Amino acid sequence: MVSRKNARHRLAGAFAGVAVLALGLTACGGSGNTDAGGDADAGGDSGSGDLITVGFAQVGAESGWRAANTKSIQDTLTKENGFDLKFSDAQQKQENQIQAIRSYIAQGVDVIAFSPVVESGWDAVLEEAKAADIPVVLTDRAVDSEDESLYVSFLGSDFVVEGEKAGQWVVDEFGDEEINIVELQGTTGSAPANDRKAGFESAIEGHDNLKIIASQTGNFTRSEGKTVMEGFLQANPDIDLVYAHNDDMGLGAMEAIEAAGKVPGVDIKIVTVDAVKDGMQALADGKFNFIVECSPLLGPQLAEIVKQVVAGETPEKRIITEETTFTQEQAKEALPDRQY
Ligand code: GZL
Repeated sequence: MVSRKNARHRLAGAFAGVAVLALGLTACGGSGNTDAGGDADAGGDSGSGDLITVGFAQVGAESGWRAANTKSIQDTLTKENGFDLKFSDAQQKQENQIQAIRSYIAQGVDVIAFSPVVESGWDAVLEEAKAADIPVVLTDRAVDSEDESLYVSFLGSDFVVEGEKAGQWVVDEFGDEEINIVELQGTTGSAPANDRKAGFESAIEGHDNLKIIASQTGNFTRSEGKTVMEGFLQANPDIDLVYAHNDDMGLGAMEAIEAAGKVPGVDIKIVTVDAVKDGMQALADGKFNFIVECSPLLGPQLAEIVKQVVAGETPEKRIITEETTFTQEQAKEALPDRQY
């Protein structure tokens, strides 16, 4: 989808370039708020000259994964690489993300990108971005909007597959053994929580010996994962395995298990998703048993999508990241080279 605004932006850049060459001006792409029509259009131009202005509305800073994801985006969308990045942290609140997106619309940025904290409730603000002729790229998490014209691309993981990989490991590891499982879900209503739960359940379906005896959200944070696990341990004396939707909640569960006088990874197995450094260290130390990787390093691919959009090209609608899994032995080998 090529936005008229971006076509004007490109043309304005060409005019500005010619003007500079003709007049021998030194600065090109300064803060001039130029537009091919000579006037600020409805969305306005963010006044960043030749830089591509991107408004990014991040979920928050809830986990090691999110920190690595933010770093990847901020390290890639730099002025040296041709971007003027405006970045906001929503503290895991949808209303804050919507407010940030509306601010980017008002500023007339060239492209909006965000990681929707939950799947629902985005149509209105995405309609506003569309009306302002500003393309939107979804990174990391998806929305449940029926109208796929509201965003250009989705870039991220297949969370159902991640859940299936975690469930399949449990099936393969325990065969017909009776296993009581407790589940630490991610943020309620988020795509990764919904899909990792569905994928795991589909993998263990038909294996009645594998029972999910309790399931509750830990909101993807270490502290909430620990608190929920403490409750699970008090209510269920015979837990065999924890399935945590991310490493951080798994690390919280690990602390609760140790505080209860049990050995994580031995008395109670721990299976998680992400593969951030702290999780991989717990896996290498034998306190976790299996991790499904979910890559946060989306910055370079986001930069490519944004440049395609501004150049009038149409990126793929759904771009899924390459990911693997880790056993304890594989974690020991991989740790030294991990980027995050
Ligand atoms: C997954 C991402 C999730 C991570 C969590 O792509 O949205 O959010 O698995 C993070 O660690 O909080």
